Parts: sequence; C-alpha cells; structure tokens
Amino acid sequence: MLKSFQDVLAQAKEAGRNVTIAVAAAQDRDVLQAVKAAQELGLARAILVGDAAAIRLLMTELALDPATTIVDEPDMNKVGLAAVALIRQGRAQVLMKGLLNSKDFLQAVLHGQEGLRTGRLLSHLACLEIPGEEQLMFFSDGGMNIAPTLAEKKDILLNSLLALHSIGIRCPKVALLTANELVNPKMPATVDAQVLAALNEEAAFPACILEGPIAMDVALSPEAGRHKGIASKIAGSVDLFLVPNIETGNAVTKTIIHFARAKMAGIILGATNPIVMTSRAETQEGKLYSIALACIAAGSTLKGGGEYA
Ligand code: COD
Repeated sequence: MLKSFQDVLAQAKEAGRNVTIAVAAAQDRDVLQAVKAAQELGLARAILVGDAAAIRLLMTELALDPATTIVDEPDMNKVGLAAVALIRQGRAQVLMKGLLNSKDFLQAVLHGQEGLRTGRLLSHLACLEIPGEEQLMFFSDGGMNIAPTLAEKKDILLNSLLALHSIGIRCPKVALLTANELVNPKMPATVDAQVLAALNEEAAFPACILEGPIAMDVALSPEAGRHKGIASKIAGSVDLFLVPNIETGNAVTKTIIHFARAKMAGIILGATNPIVMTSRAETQEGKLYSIALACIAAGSTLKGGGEYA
C-alpha cells in the first residue's frame, strides 16, 4: 500500500522500468533537477526537447549527465509536438511537460494526426501527500477536463480507477464530491453523482467503494458524517476525490498545498503513453514524484478500446 511519495519512488525503482522521458520545453531548472534525480535513481533516462543553448547552460550548472540527448526546438509553438514525436517514434515512453503552458502542451498531445490519442478521454490525476495524513490522496480532474459531462465523468472515473489499481490500490474508496448529500436538480453535480453511484451498483466500474453525492466535510470526517446522520464507509479514508469541474479540483489541491504544505504529483491518463503534467510552479520534488508516479501508473495505459482488465 502506497502511503507516501517515498513509497511511490521505491515502487518505481522496484518496477525497474528505466524508461526514457521526452521532456517538452526542458529549459527549466526545476525540470532538469527532477530529470537528474530520476536518472540518478535509475528511474528514467531523458531526451530534452527545447532551446538547446538554454538547456546546455542549465545542464552544466546542474552537472547533468552530458551524454543526455538534446533535440533543439526553440519554437514554443512546435516544442510540444516535437516531444510527442519522440513518443510516436518509440524513442521515449513517457512524455513530460516542461516550461510551457498546459493548454499548448495538451493541444500537442491531442493533435488529430500527430498526437497520442487512443479514442478514450484523457484526464488529469493529482496525487497529494499531506503532512499528518496516513495515506496518499488522489483528485481528478483538476487539470484537463474543464466542465465534464456525465459521460466524461464516467471516463475520468474509469481512468482514475485503472491507475489506482495499477499502483496497487485494489479497491479504492471514492468520493463523488458535491456541495451537499441531497440530490438537487438545481445542482447538476449531485444528479451526476447519483447516476454514477447507481452505475457502480451495477458493477459498471472496476472494483471500488464509491459514495456520492457527498460533501467534503463528510468525505474527510466520520464525525461530520455522524452529525449529519450519514452512514459512510469511506468517510475519513477516501483515496480518490472525483471533483465536479476543473476549478474545484484545481483550487482544492492548490489550497491543500499552500495551507497544509502538501506535496503533489500530476499525470495525464488515457493517452497511448503515461504523461507527466505538473504546474510550471511545481517544485523539483513534485516533478520527480510525478515521473515516478507516471512510471508505475503505466500499467493503466490501454492501446485503444475502452475495455479494462
Ligand atoms: N480527451 C480526449 N480528447 C479530447 C479531450 C480529452 N480530455 N479534450 C478535447 N479533446 C478532443 C476533442 O474531442 C476534439 O476532437 C479536439 O480534442 C479538440 O477539442 P477542443 O476544441 O475542446 O480542444 P481545445 O484544444 O480547445 O481544448 C483542449 C484542452 C485540453 C486544451 C482544454 O480542455 C484545456 O485548456 N483544458 C485545461 C488545461 C488547463 O489550463 N489546466 C489547468 C492548469 S494545470
């Protein structure tokens, strides 16, 4: 059971995948420090795509392995696709966002002819280690899908469950996050949560204990559940929070990071290959944990189709 990012690193080292990462717009100190740490831990090699002159300067400063391959693409409009091309050519197995905007990076990933689409929905999964908490907590989707429809929420849930299963959480506890436990047609998230919970009763998803609609207080605290008269099997031990929209996921995770000094890793699921996507402001530590998470969540990557094992 993964309880911390040290466990994630240990599992990634044990998996010994030693993959190659294609880093898009690698001319960034924190990105290169994370790459250096991943190389030294034996997690991954890297191909650095971006402004070669700027990358070389940083490599010297950080004493990065001088044998590390660089692909020169200083044009920020082309750098995402140049890194994606390395994945398509089989020269790299994991894609990583460097110093470019998430939107530009994701548009390269989603490119119709030259991207990494599988026919499935792609979604972002955030993993947080929060001081004082006994387990890692996962949030989706606070990074890619802006206002998911019910069908998209199904896919986001499926992507997340496959990833959690592949990192060893066999029966994740899932909270379908809303502002209230009562179903209210004026709050569409509660209606969607009710439908998803009913689908889970029919075994539409991989193994999980899923509850919703459920508000954050009950999801976090059995005591709050008792006060509100709600019997919950997941209160206080939720693995995965499925949020109703990108603003909720983004704000919740960034708030936890700020106030609780949490650490976060972020990956994109549902593409042909695992993808590391963190905020440009994320620390080198968070970027390293994201690489490790991508390496061990690779088992959830399906080549086309929508079925799951
Ligand atoms: N999965 C699979 N295909 C997708 C997805 C997805 N999640 N999103 C769009 N597509 C496909 C569509 O079906 C269509 O074929 C094509 O891509 C273009 O769709 P649009 O027009 O909706 O795409 P864009 O380019 O306008 O938007 C896609 C983004 C992912 C760039 C957009 O949703 C976005 O900006 N998301 C938020 C990124 C962000 O700022 N995150 C916060 C910081 S971490």
